Parts: sequence; C-alpha cells; structure tokens
Amino acid sequence: MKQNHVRAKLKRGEPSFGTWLALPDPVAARLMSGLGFDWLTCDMEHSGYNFETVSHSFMGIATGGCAPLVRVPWNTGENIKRVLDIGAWGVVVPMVNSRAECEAAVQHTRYHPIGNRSVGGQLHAPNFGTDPATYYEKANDEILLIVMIEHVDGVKNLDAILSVPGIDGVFIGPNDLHKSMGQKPSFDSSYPPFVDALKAVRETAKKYGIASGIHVPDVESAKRRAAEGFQFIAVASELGMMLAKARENVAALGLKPGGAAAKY
Ligand code: 3PY
Ligand code: MG
Repeated sequence: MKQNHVRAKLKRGEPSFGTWLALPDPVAARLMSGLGFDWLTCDMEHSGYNFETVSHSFMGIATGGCAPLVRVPWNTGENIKRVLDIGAWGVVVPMVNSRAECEAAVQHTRYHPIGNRSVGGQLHAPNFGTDPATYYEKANDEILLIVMIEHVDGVKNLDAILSVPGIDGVFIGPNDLHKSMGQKPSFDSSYPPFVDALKAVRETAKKYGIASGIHVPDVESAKRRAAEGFQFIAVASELGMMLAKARENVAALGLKPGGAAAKY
C-alpha cells in the first residue's frame, strides 16, 4: 500500500503545501496534480463538487502523484465514509467546535478499534495501489484526518478538541474565524483576538503532537505561516489562481470588467 506522504511529512514536523480545488472538474484536477503540490483538496463544502465529480477528479490526482484530499460539506458519518470509500487519502472536517464533534469525526474516519467506519467500497484500495484486505488493515495508519478550527467556540475548546486521539492535524479557516469574531471575513488581520487565536492553535497543536495549518491567499503568506510553525498550508485555490492571473492579464491590456461584452 502506498504511503500517504502528506501524513508522513506532517508527522516528521515538515511543512506540506497544497491547494484547494473549487472547480468541480476532473480535467482541472488532472492538470493541477502534476505541478508539484503535495496534495489537492476537493472542496465539497463551498463548491459544486459532488461525490461523482470528486471520484472522477481523484483518478487524475492519483496519476499526478498528489495526495487526493476532500473537505467534506459537514461533519457527518455519511459524508466522511463516502469520500473515503471513493478513494480520499484524507479528510478536512469543517467547523469542529467541541470535543464531541471532534470525537465524532474520528469515529467516522477510523475503522475499528479506533472508530466505527463501515467496511465497503471499491475505489479506496486502488487509489492506494493495494488490495481491499490490505487497505482495511492499514487505512487507520494512512488516512489523514484534519479538523478545522474556524469559530470562537472552537478556540475556547482548543484543549478539549486537540487532545482527542486519532486526529493528525488542525486547520484554521481564517474567514469563518473572523466572522465569528464579528469581523469582516478575511485571510489575515492584525485584530488581536485573531492573532492570539492563531498562536493558541499552533501552541496547543504542538502540545498534543499534531500538525497545525491554515488557509492563505498567496505564496508570501504561505512562507510566513510556515516560518511561524504552521505545517498544513493551503495556498488559495485553483480557481483563485486562474482568476488572479486572468485579472492581471486583463489589467495589463487596459481592459475593464464587462468592457468586451459591452462592445460586441
Ligand atoms: C475559512 O477561511 O473559513 C475557510 O474555511 C478556509 O478554507
Ligand atoms: Mg470556513
């Protein structure tokens, strides 16, 4: 069975850079997979991805040597079981605000004796280059489980959440976190409760021997967060990168949004 290089890197204390996939498109996923990112996360929470488009995208991602991950739409057994059964190497679980919610994520993700994931599915074993029997034996050691802290309630309960056995890391959603603090959604700010929360997440993760991570909008912020000690770092999304480059080209040509359509 293939080793999950992302989980191994995080366990060794190294940073791991990837990006979000927001276009529910297997062709885009295939093309993104060969660029050198450690992992690609299909975002089922905030995009049009469904189980079918995720499973098709995984085929391309696996070919490119990237780890195929999914952010599930919500922390439910059905979501987590189905993305793992179609071949995810790991799950990112949004909005985990309490110990009970974190324990539920572990139960959904891990097979007996750690959790109660049901046995079944066809695509998990081939996506790890193995047979089902080996997959069932080794999945608990290879599947990456990352819980998201993105609400003030999660920050309040950090110790209770991050001490749950069976999780590999914690990932900060800075936009939701700002929103829960009554601030405008943003990837970064100098708002003191936000800055303190990031430090608390990093230090609490370290205390419990798990990796911390965060979503950033660009490479400069990715490097800065890695230098601070964050390890699981998501740099924007394929859609964000496409639009940023397109905007740059449009501006360089002196065009304005809607200008071309209005003329012709
Ligand atoms: C957030 O910023 O809220 C996120 O969920 C980023 O992935
Ligand atoms: Mg969020």
